Amino acid sequence: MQSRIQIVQGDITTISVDAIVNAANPSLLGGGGVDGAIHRAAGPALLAACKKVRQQQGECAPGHAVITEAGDLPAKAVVHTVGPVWRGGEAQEERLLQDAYRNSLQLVTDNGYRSVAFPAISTGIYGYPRAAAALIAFNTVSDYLTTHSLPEQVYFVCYDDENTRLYQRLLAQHA
Ligand code: AR6
Repeated sequence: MQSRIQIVQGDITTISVDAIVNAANPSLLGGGGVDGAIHRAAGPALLAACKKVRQQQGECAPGHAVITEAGDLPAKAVVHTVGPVWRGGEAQEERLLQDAYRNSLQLVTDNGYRSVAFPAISTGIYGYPRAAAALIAFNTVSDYLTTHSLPEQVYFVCYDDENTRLYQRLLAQHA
């Protein structure tokens, strides 16, 4: 199972996979952090696609996910999911973070995509403690892969040394 999960350090906008996941906000219309980087790299086609989804479905609630084209990115699609804002741990944050990963993976499976790259959802502006978030991300993805043949490959794209160390430790423990 672990060979289907890989840890990469770098910028998710440069990764050549079928789908990359965006840590979006409910508006789906862009923001800072990885969301801003993805929209900058993808260009106006991504924003137009997000506006269309927004018109059709309204806002995207925390834990939910939607899929769009990827504009100028090397990926074929972008899955936009909204992670929870960390409010101290008593506001369903863990369940919502699990839902964000699971619902993103379900869209990847449903669209027949073989590879997906995740950023560390909620661990930047939304303030989720990093070690706890990494454990949830890793366990949720591992569990999903035991019951689904797609995606074949999942990349955790870590932007900084701390997240890279956390994810590498989890991968080593599960090997
Ligand atoms: N590639 C990979 N990871 C990145 C990149 C990148 N280019 N840039 C940042 N990260 P954040 P959140 C990491 O704040 O906490 C936005 O304004 C970053 O180091 O992007 O879910 C949205 O619109 C961190 O570990 O997302 C929402 O309003 C991780 O990505 C809000 O931020 C997530 O940090 C979402 O907050």
